[in-house]
Amino acid sequence: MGSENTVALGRNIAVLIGGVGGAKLALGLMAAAQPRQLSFIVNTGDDFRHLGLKICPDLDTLMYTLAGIVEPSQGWGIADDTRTVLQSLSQHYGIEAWFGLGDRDIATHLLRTQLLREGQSLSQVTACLTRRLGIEARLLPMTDGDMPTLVDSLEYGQLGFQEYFVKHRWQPTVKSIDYRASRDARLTAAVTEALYTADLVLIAPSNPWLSIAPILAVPGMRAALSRVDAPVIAVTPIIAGDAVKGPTAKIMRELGIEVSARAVAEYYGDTLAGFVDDTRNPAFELGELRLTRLDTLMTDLRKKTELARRILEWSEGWAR
Ligand code: FO1
Repeated sequence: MGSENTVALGRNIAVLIGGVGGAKLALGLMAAAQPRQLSFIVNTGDDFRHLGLKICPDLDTLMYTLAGIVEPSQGWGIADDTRTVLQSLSQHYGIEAWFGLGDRDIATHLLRTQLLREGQSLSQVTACLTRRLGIEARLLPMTDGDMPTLVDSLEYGQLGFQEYFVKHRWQPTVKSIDYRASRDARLTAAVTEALYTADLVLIAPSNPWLSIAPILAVPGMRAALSRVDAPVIAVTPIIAGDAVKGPTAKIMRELGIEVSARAVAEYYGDTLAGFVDDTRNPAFELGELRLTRLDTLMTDLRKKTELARRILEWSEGWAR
């Protein structure tokens, strides 16, 4: 890799991240920074048990993306995967599995479920899977405990995350979202260490309410963020008054929140030292918040890398 691609020599970067949108910036950061200095703190509120398997969609989306094996048309699952297992469930047993599990993807869930059953923590299992996939960055589950995100909908009452997101294609009207911290849900030592050794903390352009809020809700996370020396910078998930993909804008409307980058910056509150807005959004000011406006629409690898590089340049040398 040429030196021009390596802006952040030696800077430790921690990234709070979920879903498909966040994974795009993560890929850009892998090219713009040193992968060994990247720690991704990943949402696990989407996790669920299905057909006896422990499934961690946001960990898998990021893992597959950074390993270069994600299905590009979806942003999740493995490229060119098949669904013969689901077909067999349907044809032989009449089980209509609504969650689209690919055959190759099932290998990940089988191995993860097995290693967890042998007593490994989710963090240890994730380190094993990412190492075997040749990923040099660290993928850290936000917690090793269970902390499912539950959606209270007008039409169906309380829904598990994947029931809301996949089974009902995020069409139900959201009344509220609960981040159900179980007794064992707390920050891991690895997450705490990643935050305290960070020279920069980024909040990826993931869905604030579905993917970032669960991370902020982990007992101890907000306190840790308020104590870190590093500047915390969020990237807008709203471009030209809408989400690029997924229910972010729809949820904001349903929660009675203005669909704007400013509303996202307000949501993250004084945790933020900086906010990367998009050139397509109307300019705004918010207290002491440092703002920049970049092209955040990441349609290919060059744009993902360019955005990551510009964010690192902009934040170079900030004191907290
Ligand atoms: N998203 C869908 O919209 N439909 C699916 O059938 C689906 C299956 C699936 C299987 C494994 C996996 O890791 C993710 C999967 N996703 C699917 C995406 C997932 O629901 C979302 O990406 C996250 O939970 C929210 O970002």
